[in-house]
Amino acid sequence: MYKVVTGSAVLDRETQSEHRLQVTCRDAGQSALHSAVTSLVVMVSDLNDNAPYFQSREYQFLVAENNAIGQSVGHVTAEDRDLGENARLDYVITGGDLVSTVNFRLDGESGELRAVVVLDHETAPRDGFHFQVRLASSQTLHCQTTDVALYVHRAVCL
Ligand SMILES: [Ca+2]
Ligand SMILES: [Ca+2]
Repeated sequence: MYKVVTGSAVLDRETQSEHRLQVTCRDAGQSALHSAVTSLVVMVSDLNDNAPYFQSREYQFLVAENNAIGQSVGHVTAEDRDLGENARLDYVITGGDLVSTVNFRLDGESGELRAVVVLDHETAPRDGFHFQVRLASSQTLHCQTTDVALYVHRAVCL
């Protein structure tokens, strides 16, 4: 029996997820005889070796007042170069003042941000609603946080 071993290279699924090899078997006799070539594929399985990261250090959203309750007002997104569970992301709102965090709900899977109240330009904070969104997952190597600012502008009357 023979086995395939790696050389000095470190296999990285994110760089190359499979390696195709051709193998020829040859005897040690004079005028060596060899078999037909066969091929084998080495599949590289995934380790959780990449931390997720937000695509932006901070997000700013501009929303028109008099929105519908439940209306989408923004979307935070992050990436993780790993695969499957190792790349599954959860988003949670952390930090921020109470008035900001109670006005919005974040979809933990998609990062979609929705207003849960009707926003009003005149009563919204002049410098916007502010809070943080954190990436959270049991598979997360370390948690990253991004800042979110949301400004309410006056509805345009036609
Ligand atoms: Ca990962
Ligand atoms: Ca990986």
